[in-house]
Formats: sequence, structure tokens, C-alpha cells
Amino acid sequence: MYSTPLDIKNIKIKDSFWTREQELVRREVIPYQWEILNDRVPEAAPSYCMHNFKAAGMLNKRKHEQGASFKEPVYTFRGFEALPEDPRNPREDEFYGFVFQDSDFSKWIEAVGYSLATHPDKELERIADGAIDIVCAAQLDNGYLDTYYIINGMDRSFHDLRDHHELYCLGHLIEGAISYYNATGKDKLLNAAKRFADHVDSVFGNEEGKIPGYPGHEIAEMALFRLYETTGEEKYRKLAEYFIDKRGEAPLYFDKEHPQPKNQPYKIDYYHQAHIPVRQQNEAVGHAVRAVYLYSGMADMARLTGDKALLNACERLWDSITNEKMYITGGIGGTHMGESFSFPFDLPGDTAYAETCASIGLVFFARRMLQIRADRKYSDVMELALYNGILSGMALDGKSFFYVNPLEVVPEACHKDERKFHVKPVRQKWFGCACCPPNIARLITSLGTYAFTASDDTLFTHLYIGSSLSFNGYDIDIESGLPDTGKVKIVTRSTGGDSPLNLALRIPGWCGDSYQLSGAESADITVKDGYLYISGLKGDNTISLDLKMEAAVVTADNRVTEDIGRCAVVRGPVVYCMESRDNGDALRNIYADTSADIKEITIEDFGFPVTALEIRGARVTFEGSEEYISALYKKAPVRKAEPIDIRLIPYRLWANRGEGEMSVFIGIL
Ligand code: FUB
Ligand code: ZN
Repeated sequence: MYSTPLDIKNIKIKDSFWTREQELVRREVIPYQWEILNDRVPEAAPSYCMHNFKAAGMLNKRKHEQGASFKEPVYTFRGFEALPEDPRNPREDEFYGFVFQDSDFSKWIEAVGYSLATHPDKELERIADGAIDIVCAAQLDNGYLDTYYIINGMDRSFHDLRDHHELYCLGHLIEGAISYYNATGKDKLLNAAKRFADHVDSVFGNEEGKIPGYPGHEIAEMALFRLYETTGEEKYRKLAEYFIDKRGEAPLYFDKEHPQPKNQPYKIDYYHQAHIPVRQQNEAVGHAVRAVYLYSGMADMARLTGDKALLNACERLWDSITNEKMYITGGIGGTHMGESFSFPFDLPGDTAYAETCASIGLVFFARRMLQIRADRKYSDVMELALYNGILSGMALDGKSFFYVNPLEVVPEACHKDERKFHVKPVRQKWFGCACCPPNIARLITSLGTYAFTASDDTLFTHLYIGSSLSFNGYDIDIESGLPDTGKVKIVTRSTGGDSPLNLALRIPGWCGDSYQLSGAESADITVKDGYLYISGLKGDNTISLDLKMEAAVVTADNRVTEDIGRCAVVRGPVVYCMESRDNGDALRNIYADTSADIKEITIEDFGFPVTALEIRGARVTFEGSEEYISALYKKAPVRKAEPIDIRLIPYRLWANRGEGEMSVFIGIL
């Protein structure tokens, strides 16, 4: 029996940890991003996002006014990121920014929708309605809506599916429109998204005269399934299925559009997960965000169609990622070449890509797998990514962001070594390619839809987040101590019905099945795939679940050569790291005594209490006495070990106290 996310309006999050993050997004990030979309933050890279919609709307208006005498722009390629000569004086009728710049609005409005669903806000709604008017004015009469081509010339639209992002923009537009519609009941943007989807449906497919292609950057697949589930209109589901079935068909569609670029450093068909049909895929490859967005769509399709071959492929791809290609932080994408997965077990820390969006996509994939079958192997990773590789993407004030989330940083290398230019030692105000910040915003505002799913008769709790919700005739209040303690309390109150209540509670892998349950004595209790099924509860109950949470030392599989002889320290779902601010520079010289007790301390460095850790160790150096060829190398080294207490902070908080070295992995003494 499949489960579905609860209506976001049904989940009131009141949590000692996540309320802060949600409020940050609501009060700071959403307004800040609106300023950014309108190029009103002087110290940040201009977005040009709303500028482009206005320019396209102006052209559209002119076209209507001039009728047949309107001269359509003739397409000339101006680069994937077009910039004005003077960044603060863009021409009002030109397109600027990345080819997918429209999607920044869509992600913003999606976050706005989730936020309004739980926190009505008339002023924000007024701003959003105004933005929607601007966006909709840019839409062509046939439904097409991508400002890059509307402004630059429609004659080449849908001619470069491999690199251009029209179908990606469609996907994000659908997601944003559904969120806003669900929150407000206003369907203007939803209708625009449907019209664009209808246009795409009329243009793409196997039928004679249609384009037999599919998205170069996946997301339209999962968005169209969602549009189908929102509207009940089969055509959207069929279109999504077509895109998924078509991918990987030989010969490669993208090659028919135009030959592969010469000297491409990575294999382009792998980059797009189009090397073979999706049901035959065993290994997660290529651009990591694209990959997990595709796999999310595949999981939707497997759920909606019962297609076993597709589900098996999803399971294999999940295992490929999590057993061979995932950082301990829930980051994915081992190489910046093509922002891609590398080969199995290649997980370098200092050149990691681990794009914030990729971890977010992993959460999308996990939730969809959980909807098919509750298994903690999915929810454990979902939680890991959330507390670590995703939250690290945003500063504590919500005003600067990481795109790349490395596991080791030496600032000088980031500044001087071209191989590490993608790794930033401090968060950036904004990015020309600003996919990550609005992605964080939409995820955090919709957190409740990842924490819980429900089948007809069972409420699944995948993440422990303090919340109130109702389900099957019960009001349910959840209190959670995570990530500080593993103490969870669930109070259920019958609201009058007589059906029993069934709960499925995740027992996280990190507690190693050490937990105590009380208050559910009257129910049937079974455990399956890491979920505790409490069935047949009646009336009012107070259930306590105590998940053992203690700091632990973890090592990577020996095939991760990068981490041989090194360890990481975790506590529950939280991964810790060293910073030079606490431990001095040259973190590679620090070694931990893994047999020592790990001390928990509370620190106030971040403006609120944070559980930090201390472990005994040493700063180890080797000094030789006699030069070998030059002063760089010495013979007869003598080991010096100065005992120290190594201070560790949660990885998500690194680089919030200025620039310095950071490392998740520590040498083992
Ligand atoms: O191509 C759109 C987005 O930009 C991708 O998802 C990110 O990886 C970045 O390349
Ligand atoms: Zn991104």
C-alpha cells in the first residue's frame, strides 16, 4: 500500500530545531530572494530573473499591438550566461543571466506557496500576485513560456534540448504553480503552467511530426506526475511517462540535434543519464542533480504504474548512490567535471562538488521511495542530507549560501588552486547560476511533506520534527528533541471517530536499534525495515520513544582511498567537523584517539546553544634531521605528538565564524 505526503496545511511544525530554519526562510530568505530576483541587492551578483520576464512581457505586448507587422527576433546564441556590458544598466529588451534563469522565480514562488500555506501573509501574497502577473504576461499565445527564447528568438526553441533548459523551466514552473495554487486557491499561475505543459505535449512525442526528444535537465518528469496528481488529467502523466521511457533510446536523441561538443571532458550521454534506457541502469552516473531528479520521476512512475522493472532500477540506483557514491554528509557529486558522480568510492573531500541541489534531489528521491515502501535506508539518508549537506548550504542569517559543500577546505587552495576554484571557503551572497539558494528555501518550507506520509490506515513518521497534525480521526502532537536528544513524545487524541490509529515510526539506523518505547502497551507492535508499526491504538495515548543518541567514530569503506586511516565523528544524524578557529591551522596534522571518550559540551559561538564535541587527540608532526636533495625533504624523521583536545562542531555550521580551514575527516592516531 503506497503512502502519500500529508497536505502541508495539515502540518503545523513547532520544533526546537526546525522552527528556527523555517522562520529564517520565511522572514529572511524569501524577502531577500525577492530583492535578488529584482536585482536590488548591490553587493550580490545580479539575477536578471524578473528583468527577463518583464522584457519578454514587453515584447509580447508589442507583438499583440503590431500584429502581422511585428518583426520576430531571429535567434543568435549569446552564451549560456549572457551578461550586459554594464551590469547595473541592462538593456530593457534583452535577456540576461543563465538560460534557465526563469527557474529562480519558480523556485521562489514555490517556497512562497509553502510558506503561505502555513503562515498566511497578505503582503507577501500581494507581492507574489504581482510577480505572477509579470510572469504570465510573458507567456506566448500558444502557451510557451521560457523568456530565453521568447526574447532571443523562437526559431531555435526546442532545438537544443541537451543544453538548453526549456523543459527544466517547465518543470520548475509546474512545481511553483502547484504550491501557490494549493496555498491560495489562486490558479492563474497553475493555468499558465498547464498551458505550457499542454504546448509541450502537443510538440513532443513519438508521433509523426512531433519532436522525439526529452529533457536535457530532468525535473519535468516528476513535476508532470505532480500535475497529474493535482489535476487528475491523464495527459500530464502520459507525457511524463513518455519522457522517462524515451531517455536512453539509441541512437542518442541529443546527437541528432547537433554533434557532441569536441573535447568534452566527460561522456555526454552519461552526463544526461541517457547512455541506456532507464530500466537497464545500475549505476548512478553523470550530473548529480539531473540524476536524482530523474530517479525521483522514475520512482513516481513506478508508484503510479506498478512497473516492477522501473522500481528495481530505482532500487539499484539508490544503492549505487548510497553504498558507493555518497559523502558522509549526504552530499553527492564527487567531481566538479560536469558537476557529476565520479566512479564508485571516489569521494575526495577537498575537491568535492556535493552541490546543495544534489542533496536536495536526494531527499526528493528518498521521499518517493518511502512512498512506495517504508524502509529506513531511505529516511536515514533523507535525514542525513537535511541536517548536514543541505543546511550547510545556507548561512545562519539566511543571506549567503554554498553551492559546493566540500568536506575539507584550506582557504589558500580555494583562492590559488584552479582545481579548487569551485570550492568556496565562505558562503557567497548570490550566484550567477543561483540554483541552490531557492532550492533550499522550497525544501525547508515544505519539510512537513517529507517528515510524514500516510497510507489509508497508517501514518508514517520518517523524520522526527515537532509537529501537530490530524490523521484518521485523531489529533497528533509530536515533540522531538532532535538533533540534540533522541527523545520523542507522541500524544494522540481521538476526535470522535471509532477507527483505530496505526502509526509507523522510524527507528533510525544511527541508534543501532537501541531504543525504548512506552505508552503503546495496548497496541500490536511489529518491526519491519527499520519502522516500528504500532497498530490498533484507541482513544488518547501518550507514547514515548527514546532513541539512543551518542557520539560515535565512523570510518569509510576502505575503497574510499581519500579516507584511509581517517575517521569522522557523528552524533545521531549530525556529522561533525573541525575548524581552524577551534583547533589552529594545519588540520591535516591533527589525529584523533578513537578509543577515547567523546565529550559533549554546549557552546554559544553561534548565538544559540549548540552541542559541540571534544575528543582527545594529538597534533602530530614529523621532523627529519638531514636534507634529502632539498629542504623540502628530510631523512630520519622523528615523530612529535602534542596532546590536544580536538573541538568539533556540527558540519552544517562551518564557515559561520569567518574564513578558515575545515575538515570532516580526521587522521586516526
Ligand atoms: O542546470 C541547472 C542547474 O544549474 C543545475 O541543476 C545545477 O547543477 C547547475 O548547473
Ligand atoms: Zn544548485
